[in-house]
Amino acid sequence: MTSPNRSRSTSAFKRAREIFPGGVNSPVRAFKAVESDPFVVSHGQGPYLYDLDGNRYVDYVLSWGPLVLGHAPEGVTQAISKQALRGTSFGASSELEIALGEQIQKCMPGLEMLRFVNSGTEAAMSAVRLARGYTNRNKIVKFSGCYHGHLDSLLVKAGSGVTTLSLPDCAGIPEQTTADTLSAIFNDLESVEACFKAFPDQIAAVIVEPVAGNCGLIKPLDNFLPGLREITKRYGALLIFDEVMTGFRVHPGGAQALYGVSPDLTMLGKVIGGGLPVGAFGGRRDIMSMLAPAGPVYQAGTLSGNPLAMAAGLATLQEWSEPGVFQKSQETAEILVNNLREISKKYSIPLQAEHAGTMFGFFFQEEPVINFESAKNSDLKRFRAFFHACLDRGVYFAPSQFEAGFVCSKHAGDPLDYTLSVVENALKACR
Ligand code: HOZ
Repeated sequence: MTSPNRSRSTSAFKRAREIFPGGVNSPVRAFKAVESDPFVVSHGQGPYLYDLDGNRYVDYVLSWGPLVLGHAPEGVTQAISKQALRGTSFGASSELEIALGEQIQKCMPGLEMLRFVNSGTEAAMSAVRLARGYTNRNKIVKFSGCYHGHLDSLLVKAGSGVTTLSLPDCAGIPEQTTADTLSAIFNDLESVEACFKAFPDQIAAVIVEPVAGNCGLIKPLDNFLPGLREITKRYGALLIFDEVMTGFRVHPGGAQALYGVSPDLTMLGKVIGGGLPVGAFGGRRDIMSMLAPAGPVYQAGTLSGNPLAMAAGLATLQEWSEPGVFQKSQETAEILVNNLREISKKYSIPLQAEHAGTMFGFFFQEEPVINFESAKNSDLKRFRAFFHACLDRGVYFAPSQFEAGFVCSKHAGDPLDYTLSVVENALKACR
């Protein structure tokens, strides 16, 4: 099969290389792990992305998660347009931010108080500062392969682009900045216990993606999240769930509802901005009350609670909460994963595929993947072949074995049927 014409993308990307490092404004977009240049987007509609040459792709990246209703959903674009006519930034309180805060709280009652920021990175940075301020301790435990944005102190054994680019460490971060970061192994409570045994009174918090989504998709084993809850309580440390990806996606109430484990603090992003830049962090009232101006932990932002982003987030969450919308999308993810398993079996290709609500992932390997260490055993060459075989046929999966996939409410029906036929041909082609 010959690749579709992407000549306009190619020449646009050549221009991009001249002005942006690596041609992009965020590394994971550069297609490095699949050894090609990316297509350049013209526009998106529903479950589809279109490139500059008019090629159409069924999109399972969905801007890396936020677009639960697909591209340019009517209700969301109307809400943005309506708000744009009434002002795009106030730097002051607005009723929209209160409404979105209340909507989030309705879905995640554990967020007794919250604060909006502009990205997941900011949410992580602020949650870590708050945890340190509240506990008066400095050390943070994170998990290898988990990614919490690009703040200095958490870029240790980080997933996502750091893994994709095989960067052992990130240049430009002084050693002392990560000296208080301890790294444990996902789904391995002993490794967490070991951190606490070494520093019993010094750990402020354990931060975790409750379903790891930045080294592919890896689900927690049954005892893992309850175990983290128990250990952190025992040692007087906080438990922070990074639900930037999982929030509203693995369950309408996030991973904390799906697994029935309540963290002390939660980070959110992606979905709550409906495709506009938003993050948030929140949790127990006594902890959140430490935040300025109520308390001594400073945190601020001119564009925090931006009215356009609040309008987009609110419209998104309202539609996503309508009866059946989440369930239908989850079913789509389940059908996709079941087919990936069956078709790979048919062609004797070792493949592990899983979904958690509307997130999914697959690894080309024989053994179940339970952490970053086991994810690294995947057949990356086969992944590349499969990725391109799908892309050339008009289906866009994340361009790295170490990223998750996302389903939206518009994938059911034709887009899914088309995807399944492409997956069959692509797997057949990379036997
Ligand atoms: N955190 C997102 C998925 N790993 C990607 C955002 C980015 O790095 O561009």
